Amino acid sequence: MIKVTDRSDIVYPLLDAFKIELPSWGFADTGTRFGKFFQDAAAGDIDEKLADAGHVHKLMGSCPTVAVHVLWDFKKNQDPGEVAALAARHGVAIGSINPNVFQNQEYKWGSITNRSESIRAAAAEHLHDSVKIGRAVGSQYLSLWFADGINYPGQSDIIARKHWASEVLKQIHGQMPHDMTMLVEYKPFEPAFYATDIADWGMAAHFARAAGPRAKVLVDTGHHYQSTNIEQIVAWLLDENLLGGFHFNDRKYADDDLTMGSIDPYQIFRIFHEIENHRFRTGELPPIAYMVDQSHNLKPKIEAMIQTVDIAQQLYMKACLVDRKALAASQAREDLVQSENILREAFFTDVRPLLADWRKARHLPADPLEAHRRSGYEAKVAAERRKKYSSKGGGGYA
Ligand SMILES: [Mn+2]
Repeated sequence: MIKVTDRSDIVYPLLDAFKIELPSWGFADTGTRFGKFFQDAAAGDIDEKLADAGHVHKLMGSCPTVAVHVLWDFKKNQDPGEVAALAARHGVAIGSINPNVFQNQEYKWGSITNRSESIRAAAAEHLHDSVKIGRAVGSQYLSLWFADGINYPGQSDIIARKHWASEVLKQIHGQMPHDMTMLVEYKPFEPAFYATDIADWGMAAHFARAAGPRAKVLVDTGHHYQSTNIEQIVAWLLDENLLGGFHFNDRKYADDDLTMGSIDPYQIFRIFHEIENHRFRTGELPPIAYMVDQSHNLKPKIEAMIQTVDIAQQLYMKACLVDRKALAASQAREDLVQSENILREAFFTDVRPLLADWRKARHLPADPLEAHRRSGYEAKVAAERRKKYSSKGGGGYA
C-alpha cells in the first residue's frame, strides 16, 4: 500500500507545475454532425468563453491559459490585444493559437495540400496571420490541425500533397518568433475518409522534423484507432524530443469528444507513467503543452471541464507515485507480475485526499465541482445568456 500522505513533497511541486489549457470552443454550444442541443449556459462569444474559463481557473488553480480558434474567437481585423485584455480581465491569458483552414468554401479540395497554388498561398497567409496574432497576445504555441485529405483512391497524388504540406509548414516555421512552438496534430480519419494528409504520428513527426526544430507533434488522445498503444507513441516522441503536447479527451469509438478518463482512465495513467519515466531517466521534465480538446454536446460545459482537469490531476499524481527504483529492479529480474503490480499499486491508490490537501494548501476549494455547484455561476450566466440569445439556431460547430 502506498501511503499518499507521505508523498506531498514529491507530488505538490509536480502538481504546481502541471498546467492544463482550456479550449475556448469547449464552452460553446457544439453538437454532432446531426445537430446541436443548446444549453442555456453555453458561451456565445469570446467574452463569455473567457469568463467561463476564468471561473474554472479560479476553482482549479491550474488552468491559466485558454486556447483560441482564430476564426471563431477574433473578429475580422480586430486588434488581438483586445482579446488578450479581455482574457486578463477574466484572470486568464491566451494560450495556443488554432488557425482555421478547414471551414471556408475555398478549402473544399484541401488547404495546404490543395493542388491550387493560390489556395495553398491563402492558407499559408492565414497561418502567418495566426503567427502574428500569437505574437501580439504573447502566445507560445501555434497549434495546427488540418482537415486535408482525400476520400477515394485515385483522387489525388498522395506524395504531391506531402510535398505541398511540407513546403507550407517550413515556410510558417520560418515566420515564427524564436520562443514559439509549432504543434502538428494528426488524426487518422474524418473529414477525409480514404487518406488523411497527416494521418498518424509518423507523418506528424516527419512534418515536424521537416519544418524545423521548433515544430513538435501534438497527440490528441481521441485521435487513434482502437487498441493503438498511445503511451508507446508518447514514449518514443519524448525520446526523440518531438513531443509538443496533448489534446485531452476520451473516446469509445472514434473522435467522440468525451471527457478525459471517462472511458479508459488506465490508458491516461499509462501515458503519464511514460512521461514520468522519461523524467526518471533523464532528470528533466520536458516542456509539454497539456490542453483540453473536448466539447461534449450534452454534459454541462463548465462541469465537464472541471471533471477533466480533476481526473487529469488524479491520473498524473498516480503516475508520480510509481516506485521507479523498485520497478527497474523487478524488470531486471524479469518479474512480470511484480512489475505490473507496481504500476497497478500506484493506479489503484486513492490520491483524492492528497489532491484535496494540495488544493487547500493553495487556497483552492477541496472539491471544485461542489464549489462550482454552490457558487450559482451556472444559473446566473444561464439566465443572462437565455435572455441575450433568445432565438438560438444554426451556426457553425462552435
Ligand atoms: Mn485535437
